[in-house]
Amino acid sequence: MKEFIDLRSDTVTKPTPAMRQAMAEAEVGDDVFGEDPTINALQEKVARMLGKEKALFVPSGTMANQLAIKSQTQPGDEVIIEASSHPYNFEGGAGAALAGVQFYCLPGVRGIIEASQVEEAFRPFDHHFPVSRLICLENTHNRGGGSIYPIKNIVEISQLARSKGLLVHLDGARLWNASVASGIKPAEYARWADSVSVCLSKGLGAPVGSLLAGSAAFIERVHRFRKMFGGGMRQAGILAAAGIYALDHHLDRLEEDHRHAKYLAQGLSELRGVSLDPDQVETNIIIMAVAGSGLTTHQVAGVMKELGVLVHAFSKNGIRLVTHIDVSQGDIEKALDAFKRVLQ
Ligand code: TLP
Repeated sequence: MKEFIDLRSDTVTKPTPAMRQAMAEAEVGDDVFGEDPTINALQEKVARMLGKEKALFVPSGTMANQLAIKSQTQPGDEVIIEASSHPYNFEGGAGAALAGVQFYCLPGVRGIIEASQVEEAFRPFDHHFPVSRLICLENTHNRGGGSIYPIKNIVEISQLARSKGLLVHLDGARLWNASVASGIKPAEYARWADSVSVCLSKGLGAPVGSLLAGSAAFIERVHRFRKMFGGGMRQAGILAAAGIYALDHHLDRLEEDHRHAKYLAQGLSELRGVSLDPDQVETNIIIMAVAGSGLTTHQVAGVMKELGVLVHAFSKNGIRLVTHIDVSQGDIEKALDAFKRVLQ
């Protein structure tokens, strides 16, 4: 099989031999009975890292986000969210289907919103209105190009939320990237949110799994809905072991992915027809436009594939590139050379 340099997502990583070894050796039990020691250890570890009372292991980031929405709203409530966010756009309409909520979408700058926007979106009590209940933030922001949420915005939004009786959910699928890049601890980000989801199967390189963290009472509620959503797993300590391994060995190295993304962005920004500001590449995601090249994003992705590099043409205007543990500096050089051939 042809070996591609795969920059479509940081979800494409394969478990390393050492991670597989840790999985093979994991002690397991039936987690629906709460008897899987490796899952329990992972949950305790992540709760500690996020400064929350409890965390619950779930199969995916989508399930973690949707459990957070389901557990903190009633049908008919309104969730204030940024317009290009993951829970609103890329989770199959689950907020409407599973929690019966509607979304109030705010335009962000690279996915980031301001407290003043939330204040305007908040609905005072009136029986005509839906009840504003929950605010969702995303850090880093995927469609924002891996942008890091400024802690100032998070604090101001959280304080506003508390003053209005709103809850805050943080989609932290890539909170690890935000933390490594900014030097702000995951718990400091999490402190301003009632619930936080984090993923193990993105930059950290584990094959499966996410966690949702919050107060003990919140996790109790989430546990019931996890069962309802079909997310109760059995001897999944095999998966949790990969997560523990990833947190112990793959966290600090995210800095390398960020360096690779910056280097690639710098090179790409010098190519004719590319619109991209390398200064805006803060973590492992690059979003660029190629309209100036005279080629469509799909044409660029097609020729890049022929040259052995996979990229994600997600719209007429945007191509996304994501660096990760399975992409080396040499791969980045090769990808850049391929782009030069396509776009120069
Ligand atoms: N994002 C994936 C897929 O949606 C395409 C990707 O390749 O970036 N929150 C954020 C911010 C995410 O980026 C993702 C996944 C999720 C939640 C959902 O996680 P999963 O895929 O585990 O359900």
